[in-house]
Amino acid sequence: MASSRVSQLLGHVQTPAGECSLCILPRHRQVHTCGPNAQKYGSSIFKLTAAYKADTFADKVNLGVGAYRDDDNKPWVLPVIKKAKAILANDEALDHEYLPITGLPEFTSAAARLILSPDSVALKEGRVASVQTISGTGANHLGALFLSRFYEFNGEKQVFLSNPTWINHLAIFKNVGIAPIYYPYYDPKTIGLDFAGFVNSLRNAPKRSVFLLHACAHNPTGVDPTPEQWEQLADVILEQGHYAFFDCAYQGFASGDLDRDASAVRYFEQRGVPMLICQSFAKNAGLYGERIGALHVIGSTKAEADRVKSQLSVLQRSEISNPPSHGARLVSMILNDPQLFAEWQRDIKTMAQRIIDMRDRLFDILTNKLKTPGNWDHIVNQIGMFSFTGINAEQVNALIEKAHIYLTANGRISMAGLNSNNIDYFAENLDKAVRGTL
Ligand code: PLA
Repeated sequence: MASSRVSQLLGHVQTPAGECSLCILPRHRQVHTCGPNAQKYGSSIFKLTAAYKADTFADKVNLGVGAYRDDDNKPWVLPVIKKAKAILANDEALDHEYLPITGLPEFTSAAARLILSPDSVALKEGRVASVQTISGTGANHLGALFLSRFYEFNGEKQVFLSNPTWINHLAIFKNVGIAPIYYPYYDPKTIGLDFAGFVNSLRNAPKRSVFLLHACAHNPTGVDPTPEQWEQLADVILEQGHYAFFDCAYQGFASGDLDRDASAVRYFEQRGVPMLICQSFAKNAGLYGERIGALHVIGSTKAEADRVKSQLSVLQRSEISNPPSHGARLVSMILNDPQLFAEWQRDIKTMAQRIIDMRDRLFDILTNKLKTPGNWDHIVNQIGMFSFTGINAEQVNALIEKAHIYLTANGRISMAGLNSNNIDYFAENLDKAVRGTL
C-alpha cells in the first residue's frame, strides 16, 4: 500500500508486467527515475564526448567539451602541476585525514586573493566567506543552495541567466527551487552582445533580483561586456539593488592574464555590489578531474561574513561533509609559492595563446582561402575557450553525421579542440555546411 502511494506521488505509471512503464525499474522499487524532468537537462556535453570516443573514423574531431588539448590533440598536464605533484608525492609529513568542512584554509584564502586581488578591501576587512567546493559546478550549486535558503527574494525565487548560458545553470538552480529566467545577452544579428536588452532587463526586473554573470570568457558565446559596459552594468545593478552571482570558470583563459580576466569581479567588489563568486580550477590549472573550486560570498561586515561562513559549513556538512584534499593541496602550493605561481602564469599564457592562434588561423582560412559566405570577424573577436559560430542546428547535424566533427547543437565549438592537423579539415567542412553542400 505504502509503496503504491509513493509511486502515485511520483506520478508514474506501472505496467501489469511489474515494471514501471517509463523507467523500467521493477515495480517494487520505491524510488523511480522517471519524474517529469528526468533527462530534460541531461549531460549532453558528456554524451557528445562518448559519441566521439565511440566513432572509429580516423579524422574525427571533438569540439564539444571545453577541455584544453595541446597541438597534438592530447590532454595537457601543466608542467607546474607535474612539479607540484612530485613535491606532494615526496612529502612524508602529508596524511590522508579529513580536511575541515570549509576546505583547506591555505587554499581558500589564496583562491580568494587570486580572484579578488591581494589589495581587495573586502578581504582586508575580513568580509569574504570562502569555502572549498567540488570544482565550479559545486560552487554554483552551493551558492544557489545558499541563496535559496537565505536570500531575501523579492517575490518568487528566481534567477536571471544570460540567454544563452552554460546549460547546467538551469538544472543547478531548478534543483534548489530557484526558477531560472533568461535576460537578453547574445544578439544573433550582430553575433555580439545585446547590451541594450541586457540593461533593459536589469532595469525592469524586480528590485533585489539575482543576476548570474559570467566573469569572463562567456560560455557558450565568447562574448564579454567591455570594461565600459561593465561600469554601466554595475551602475544599474546598484541602482536596482540587484545581487551579482558571478560564475568564474575561465580566469586566465580569456586573455592569458589572470588579473585582467578578474577585472569585472574586482571592479564590482570595489563598487560594493552585493555578490558571490564561483571559482573553478578545472580549466586554468588543467585539473578537470580533481574537482577543485571555491565559493566566495562577500558580506557587508565581517560579522555577516562569519555568519555566512557558518551557514555554508552547515550546508556543506550534509552535502559532501569534507572536500577532497589532493587538488586543494596542488593549487594551494602553486598559489602560495611565488616561483611556482610565475610558472603557472606562463603555462596559462601557453594555453590561451594556442587558442588565440587557432582563432586567427580559422578566421584566415575561412575568409581568405575558402571565402566562406558570411562575416567571420566574430571568430577573432570572441574570447576564451569557445566560439559561437552562428551556424544552425541542421548545419551542426551535418558536421556531426557527415564529417565526424562533434560540437554542441547551438553551434558552439571548443577552440581548444582545433590544432595544426585538423584545422583545415574543420574549416573545409564548415565551409561546405554553410554552403549547404556537405
Ligand atoms: N561554469 C561554466 C560557465 C562552465 O562552462 C563550466 C564547465 C563550469 C562552470 C563547471 O566546471 P567544473 O565543475 O568542471 O569546474 N563547462 C564545460 C564542462 C567545460 C561542462 O559542461 O560541465 C563545458 O564544456 O561547457
